[in-house]
Amino acid sequence: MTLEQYANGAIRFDWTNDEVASILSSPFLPLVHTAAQVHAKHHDPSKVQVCSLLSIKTGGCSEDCSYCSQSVHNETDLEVEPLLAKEQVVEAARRAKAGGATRFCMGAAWREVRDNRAFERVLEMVKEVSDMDLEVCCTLGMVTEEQARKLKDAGLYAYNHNIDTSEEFYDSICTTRTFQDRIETLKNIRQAGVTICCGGILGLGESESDRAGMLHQLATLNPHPESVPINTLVPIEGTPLEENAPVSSWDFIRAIATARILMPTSMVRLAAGRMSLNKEAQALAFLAGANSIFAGEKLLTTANPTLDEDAQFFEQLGIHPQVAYEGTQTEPCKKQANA
Ligand code: SAM
Ligand code: DTB
Ligand code: SF4
Repeated sequence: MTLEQYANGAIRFDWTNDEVASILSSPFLPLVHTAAQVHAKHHDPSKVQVCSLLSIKTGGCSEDCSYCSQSVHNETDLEVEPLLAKEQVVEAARRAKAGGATRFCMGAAWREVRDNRAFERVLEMVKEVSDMDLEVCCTLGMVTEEQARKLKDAGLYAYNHNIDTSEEFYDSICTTRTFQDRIETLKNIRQAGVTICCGGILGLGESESDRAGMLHQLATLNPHPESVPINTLVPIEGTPLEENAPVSSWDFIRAIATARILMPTSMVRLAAGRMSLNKEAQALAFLAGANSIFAGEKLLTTANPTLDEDAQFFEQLGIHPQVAYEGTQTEPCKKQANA
């Protein structure tokens, strides 16, 4: 079996674990080359989606995710901040849009959404931001189908909920929920007709086979997640993973290329960890099929390249920011309603 057989960019949901492991471990340049071919079949390689991220409720989370600055189980020096006012969020979205972002993602350090005033406020935020013609995404922890429907009715385009790692390794990184809980939420989001943003993290101490397992899980979801963020661990002082060995750029690019081959039409996002990747490695990641980034100097609680730095970088590479909804598989509910 050679990589060539995958270059046609066929969309499949029946990938085997062995196939995924073999793609992930194939020689570097043929892997990047195949991924680039798949990428060009389904996307314009000169376009990259620019997403902006805002933490709307920071810290104090009851989950024990071992990588996270926001868990009450970790002794980090993060300042806890209650849910922002709607006006603060709308203002941040306005700035993100002016800076060239077409997707705006709001993150809350919640275990799950509860049916309370805070959720009502988030629904109002979603409504206002979607009226600004930005793709709105939320990441608020676990949701029921009914809550996902309310978000959809408010104009939500995407919901981010990562599986983070393989099913086998999951309970080594989080014990306060199960891998199956994540899958349940993903089903609820899908049922409500909201697009799915789901990916994972490299550098948690997982094995090569866990990385393949995670990518296999994502690629056998039917339909594939419309958006797949690949994060590398941003080590946070005070977390159990603070001393983890950094992920090599080679491994990161391999994961990107494999995600691109397995999920040809999805947006593959270079998510957390860009601060520790040099520009050459990021350029290779774009070549290997990444077509989305988080832009702006902050992710949720950690640093990210600035808008100016990325604008210069885009120019250097000859790539351009994509306009909202372009290249995504599903037309947003709002656009359909207006059609
Ligand atoms: N509380 C919600 C949840 O867990 O789904 C939403 C916010 S959570 C911070 C979103 C995602 O960010 C996590 O699933 C994880 O993949 C990623 N993440 C969090 N901390 C990270 C870190 N230190 N390095 C890399 N990725 C991280
Ligand atoms: C995702 O996969 N990565 C983003 C977004 N989805 C919500 C979050 C990255 C967080 C990195 C650590 C921090 O800034 O706290
Ligand atoms: Fe809470 Fe999400 Fe951080 Fe886990 S990753 S501790 S659920 S904010």
